[in-house]
Amino acid sequence: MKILVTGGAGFIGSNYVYQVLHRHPEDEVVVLDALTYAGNLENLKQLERDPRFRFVKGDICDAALVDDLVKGVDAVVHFAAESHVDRSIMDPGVFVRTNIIGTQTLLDACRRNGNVRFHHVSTDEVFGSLGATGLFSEQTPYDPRSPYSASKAGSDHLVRAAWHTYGLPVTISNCSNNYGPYQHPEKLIPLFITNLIEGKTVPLYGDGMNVRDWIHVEDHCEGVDLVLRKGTIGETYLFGGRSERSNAEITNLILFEMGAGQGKIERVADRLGHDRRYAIDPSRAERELGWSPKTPFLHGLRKTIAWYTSNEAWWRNVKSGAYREYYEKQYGSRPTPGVSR
Ligand code: NAD
Ligand code: TDX
Repeated sequence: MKILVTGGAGFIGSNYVYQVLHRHPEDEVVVLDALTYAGNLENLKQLERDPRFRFVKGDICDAALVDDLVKGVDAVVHFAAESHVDRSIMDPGVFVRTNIIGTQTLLDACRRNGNVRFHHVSTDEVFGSLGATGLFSEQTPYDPRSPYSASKAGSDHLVRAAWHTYGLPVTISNCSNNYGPYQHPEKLIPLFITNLIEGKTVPLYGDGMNVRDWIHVEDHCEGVDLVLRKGTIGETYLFGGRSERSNAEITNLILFEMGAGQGKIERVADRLGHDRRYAIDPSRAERELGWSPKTPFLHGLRKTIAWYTSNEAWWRNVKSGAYREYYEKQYGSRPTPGVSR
């Protein structure tokens, strides 16, 4: 199969490209990525000389380019997005452009070129926030509450509309919080690991009791691969790690594993509109695709800490430059004086 992978230079996309070419050595992959602040060609370095791989730098909103690329492939797996909730709170416009208009541009190209198979990678955040109990399932009504999740919800609806209206062969997956190698250090786990390596504090939002359902990126990528090959057209599958943790618990685990004390925790102002709890019931994917999350959280976290420890050049490079400016804007004004970052 020849697959166009959008956003393949980002965190999950790059892990997916490696996994696909490993699981299906006969496949070919074309990555389309705009290389925004979150895209990094270093992530795909090991494929530089692989004849099955091609990289195209470009924007998913560029209809002519997208049309040209879609022409030559059997399927599109769509990861490209603006993906960080805090950035969406600061500047929602680019989320609307990339996540909504970009997705529609891809759908249009798939339709124009003989109904190319389309898989859309989405998030559990489209379902809103849970109370102390309950799980998201494929039947949960949409209730997005941040500009990021609202833009992802919009894209999910457009993908479903393309199926119902034009019969475009689509599938959607909504996944919980990923962690693992190549994740941008703006996100909780890599931010905290790299801050501790740098001797800095870790900024924990609010009371630290918000809960996320953590899944190792390789388990998510396996799920996406299975939906692409075995999923029922027009359907949605939810992936989660069956691993709910509060942010305080994650923080304490990271501190313990890295030999750091409680003094490294810095309580900072809460995220605006911070969703309290996400948790996934992945039983449909388990039943219908034979999928399951295989990485126990503590094992995955230790592997991730080891990866960031031995790939310092990778994240130091990412944390410098434009990222630093963003970091100052995001955390610089919080009422927590005296902390050097
Ligand atoms: P990421 O921010 O690490 O990567 C996004 C990639 O998309 C980057 O390489 C970036 O350069 C590229 N991109 C952005 N705008 C583009 C544009 N206009 N044209 C072409 N490329 C563009 O994100 P991620 O964490 O790897 O997430 C990938 C996908 O998975 C997203 O759709 C996200 O919503 C979804 N998702 C993420 C998680 C998570 O925990 N990270 C969980 C569930 C779903
Ligand atoms: O500095 C921080 N301190 C903190 O307490 C950061 C960056 C985060 N947090 C909290 C906020 C969340 O409750 O940690 C939790 C996880 O935050 P993020 O890593 O920013 O992830 P989240 O907002 O949950 O969204 C992620 O999972 C779903 C991805 O970024 C999304 O792309 C995905 O759809």
